[in-house]
Amino acid sequence: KYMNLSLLNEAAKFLVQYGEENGLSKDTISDRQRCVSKEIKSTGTYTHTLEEITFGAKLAWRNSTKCIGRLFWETLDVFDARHVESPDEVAHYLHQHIKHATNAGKIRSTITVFPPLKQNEPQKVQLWSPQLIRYAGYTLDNHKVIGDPACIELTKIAQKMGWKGEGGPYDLLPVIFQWKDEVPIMVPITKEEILEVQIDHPVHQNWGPLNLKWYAVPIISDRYLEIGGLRYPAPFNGWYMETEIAARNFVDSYRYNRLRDVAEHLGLDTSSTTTFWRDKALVELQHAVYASFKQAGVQIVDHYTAAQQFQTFRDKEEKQQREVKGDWTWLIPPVSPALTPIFHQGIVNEELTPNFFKQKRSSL
Ligand code: HEM
Ligand code: NRG
Repeated sequence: KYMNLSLLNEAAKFLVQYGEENGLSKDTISDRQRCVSKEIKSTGTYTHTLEEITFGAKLAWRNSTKCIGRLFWETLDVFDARHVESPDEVAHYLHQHIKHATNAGKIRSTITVFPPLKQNEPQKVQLWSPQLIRYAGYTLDNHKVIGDPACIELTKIAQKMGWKGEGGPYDLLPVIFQWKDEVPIMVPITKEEILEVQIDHPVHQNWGPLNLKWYAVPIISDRYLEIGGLRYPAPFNGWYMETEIAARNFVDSYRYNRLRDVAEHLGLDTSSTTTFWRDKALVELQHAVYASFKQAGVQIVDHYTAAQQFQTFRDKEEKQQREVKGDWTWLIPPVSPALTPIFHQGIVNEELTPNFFKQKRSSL
């Protein structure tokens, strides 16, 4: 009964926010609240309208404290997959999400909403993959890793389920998800449906031998979308900021760890950190990733423009009397943070709902 009380509370709070921000009358709001209360009291849960989940998903984005891309929170395409009744239907929606979001490089911010969790019922859809598109990571006998070390565990699970990768650095992993309490299922992701960008440098060309490439669309799939006390598994995507790929995925020592290779390719003196070879190589890598995406016609934002857009978002929200919450440690870009205004400003770190929350199973 305690759970129901908090659900009633959360539902009521959301319906008020939904109503007020969408200009509904007090009467319309309280009618809807009464209707939802009745449904919760008789069934233990309630059903959002399509308008409510659409707006709720946008609010979840607007409230994402770690996201620098929130200026565009009102532009989010929502696929309603709450009615799926089989693993095949789930697979269909995953492929559709990839296709719609990719849009030949003109990336569309998209979210697909799967059935909500219900008390005393097995969860219909549980995505194990942290993103819909991921590269495999293989541990060799000499403890070296081929591919993405962040995906070693997911790769092992796929292999146990019978998946065989080619053993290369950019093998596309299948999406792994669980339907109800059945054994996990793999959805193969094919090269044909994935847009990728080969990285070259616009000035110091011939980066071919470095063999750097990345996929176009980051589709986060290990979060719940929480709206009005209900939790939906809901993969979502926007587009990349260049630092995510060029300062972290390629560079972190526990990821592809390629900074020294880049520096050597550029002919930098790597004999001492005080030649600043790492900083120099890092900047060229930002330039290469950004320019390669642009050249390929794939949407990407640089960290200066993104920081500027975030300022515009803050200004717009302030005009609406809403204080923007944020996690400073995530909002500052990992390259030249102090060259962006975000670095020099305080921001209150507080989680509002609707929002995206980590799943219990988040170790992948
Ligand atoms: C995090 C940029 C769209 C929700 C981030 C991060 C960046 C970013 C740079 C930090 C990631 C990291 O350091 O690993 C952008 C850009 C977008 C965009 C450029 C372009 C439209 C979206 C959308 C949503 C969203 C559409 C949800 C509807 C989030 C969330 C996080 C995040 C929840 C935190 C992720 C985590 O905890 O790992 N975003 N984002 N973003 N973004 Fe966005
Ligand atoms: N850093 C991760 C992706 C995290 C989310 N970033 C976004 N989200 N841009 C990576 O794969 O590098 N988004 O929804 O656009």
